[in-house]
Amino acid sequence: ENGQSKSIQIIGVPVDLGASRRGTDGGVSAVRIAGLGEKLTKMGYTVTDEVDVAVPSKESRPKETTGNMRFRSEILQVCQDLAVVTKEALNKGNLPLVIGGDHSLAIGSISGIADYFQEKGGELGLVWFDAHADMNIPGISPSGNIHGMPLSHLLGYGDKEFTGILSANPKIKPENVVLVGVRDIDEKEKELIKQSGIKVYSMRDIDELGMNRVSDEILEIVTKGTVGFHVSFDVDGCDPEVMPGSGTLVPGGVTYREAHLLLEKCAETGLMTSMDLVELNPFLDKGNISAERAVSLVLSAFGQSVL
Ligand code: B3U
Ligand code: MN
Ligand code: MN
Repeated sequence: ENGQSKSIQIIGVPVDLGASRRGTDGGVSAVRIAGLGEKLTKMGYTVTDEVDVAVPSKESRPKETTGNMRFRSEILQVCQDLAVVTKEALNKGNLPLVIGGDHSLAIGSISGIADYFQEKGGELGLVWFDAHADMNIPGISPSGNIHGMPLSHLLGYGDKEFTGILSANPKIKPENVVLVGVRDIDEKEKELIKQSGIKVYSMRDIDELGMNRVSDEILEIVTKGTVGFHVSFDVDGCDPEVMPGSGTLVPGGVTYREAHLLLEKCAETGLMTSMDLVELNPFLDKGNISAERAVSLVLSAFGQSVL
């Protein structure tokens, strides 16, 4: 048992415009088919009416194969809409559980959540679980893919319309953020990470310290001086053997057991305000195994334990 809201709103955001590969839009269905809502209900949660944010398909839009920020206007609209939806969920006493979709959506989901708490004078902590740092900005990003840019924008770097969703100020302070599972960072991204001062737990740190200690340190950071924390869970933080169904696999990732432990410990704090589950691509999956495992991980974040 923990102090989290007992009412959850599942929010589907079928976006793949932020990635090179098609298919993360299908992640929303894959997770629903794996039984997310029913399983949370069985755990005793109230799952309120699910909502989806509308996203245009790539084929319905003019081609954008190059550029600093591919599909900028479409993704900006999605993020602006999503921010309103996550903020509204909190206003109604529901815990937002956002299912993607590629990681570009986190600019929207977290802007809405952070803005809700900022209006009350509170700061939001953030656990960013990912193989990548997602700290690119337009001009330094080698791909122009917005799913490689959400964390930087939440910290206030980059495109002013994305950093300015709902309010002009940065949504997250660097001292309240932790990146974990990282093992693939671009050269210029490294400089921005150092400049920002955010705490990073790489795979080496997990190997040396163990996930138990890393989890404790992470939770200490994201709960200190905050109202609670959001978990932005990119499935590619896990090892490709665990999560084959994702578009930018990087070997040497977090094991299934380590990921469960981190999320169980998140649940134990009772301070998780909200969560994103992103980057599932069912068209690259083996059956629906990645979505099934991802649902099991989400249940851990919501307090499921063996006994
Ligand atoms: N850092 C690279 C690769 C990448 C980031 N996020 C994902 N891939 N999934 C980029 O394109 O920004
Ligand atoms: Mn990511
Ligand atoms: Mn990633």
